[in-house]
Amino acid sequence: MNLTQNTTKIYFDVASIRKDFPILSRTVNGRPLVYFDNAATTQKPQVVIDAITKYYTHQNSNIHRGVHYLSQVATQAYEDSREKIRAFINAEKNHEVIFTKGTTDGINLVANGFGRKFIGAGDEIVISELEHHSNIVPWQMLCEEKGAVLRVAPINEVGEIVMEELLKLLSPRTKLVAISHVSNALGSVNPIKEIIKKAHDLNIPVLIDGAQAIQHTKVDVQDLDCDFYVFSGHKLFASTGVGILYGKEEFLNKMNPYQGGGDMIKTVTFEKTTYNELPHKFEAGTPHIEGGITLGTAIDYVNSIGLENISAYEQELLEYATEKLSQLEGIRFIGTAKEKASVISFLIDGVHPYDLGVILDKMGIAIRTGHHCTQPLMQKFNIPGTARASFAFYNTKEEVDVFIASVIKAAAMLK
Ligand code: 7TS
Repeated sequence: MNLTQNTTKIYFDVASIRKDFPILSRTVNGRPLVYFDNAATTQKPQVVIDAITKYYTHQNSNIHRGVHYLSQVATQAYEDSREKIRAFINAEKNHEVIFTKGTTDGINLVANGFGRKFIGAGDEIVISELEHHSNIVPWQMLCEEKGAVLRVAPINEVGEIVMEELLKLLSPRTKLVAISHVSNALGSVNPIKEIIKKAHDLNIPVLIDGAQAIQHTKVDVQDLDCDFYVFSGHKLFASTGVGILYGKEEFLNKMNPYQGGGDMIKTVTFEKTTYNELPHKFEAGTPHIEGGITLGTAIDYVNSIGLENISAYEQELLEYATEKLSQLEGIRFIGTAKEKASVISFLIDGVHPYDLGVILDKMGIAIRTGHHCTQPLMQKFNIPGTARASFAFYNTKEEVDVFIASVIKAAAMLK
């Protein structure tokens, strides 16, 4: 077996893993692709691509409504996938797993279904300074509508939430805490279990934005005891346009539906509509059927490698890349929390991150530059943006070496 060279430990055969992702063998601008923009979206393994083709070749039909054979096949595959997702996050009940369009959609669902019903004038919602816009703006919109107040827990200079300050914000006025599990711009892993515990001591429900965690680490919603957990399929090696809202049954049952339409009703008359049971109450209209089914395929694939192996390997890549980058002249890391996922945000003295991104692209290297949909966080660090390299388990130390050599070349051109 051609096992990974250069690693002190062997977690899996990365060379054969890379063969599972056809896009990784293409070139960009005449160079082998180095894809370091995994925090934006991940690449798809052949099994997921095949499952998409299989769906449209053999299974395509609308779900939850047909007596005919294909509708039953598609419905079964969709519901089987829901069960895989339930097991993946260890939710207690299948109907606590709601299909959404993605993380943004899941947060908006909670802001509308929970927030508009249970949050009123003078109530408070607590978030943190490192949130993505999608965990800021829906709460601001709700606050504006209801006269509620958004309170923001600060982070320290390395990009960790300051717990004492967050705890000071919790009061009887707090009706929800909404915090990311992992920061997309800094990579910080937040102490969500502790935050959830402290909030629950005061009977405050907690939503966790897991967009940057679910692909890197084992998430157990019962162990975390979170009330809501949201994530996107496309960051977990599946399609865009599909995601998951996990919610505790007791909350989901109390909440209003977010959207009205087909599938979410029990009975409709012009006078009154009664709503369907969970999970359908929150799944109005024809969903992203193929996306939902193949999210299950992506989860099977991740399970076949093992999230513990993925985590350990990615941590090694992170350490390797951080160590190599730290040797560059004029480098400044933005986000050096003790607990980090495989995301590195950085600046180089005298080099605009955008220019660096453009030159790296010419060399076949994909990174993201800019504010990463975290403008308030960039304001906190007093910078317009960063260059961000984010790794997945199919990346290698050899790619990191190419990246570092290219950054050195680009910086020399730009200085
Ligand atoms: N929350 C976090 C922490 C994220 O990183 C993102 C996307 C979202 C929410 C929104 O997810 P969506 O799938 O609904 O769009 N983050 C990024 C990123 O870092 N670069 O591109 C998208």
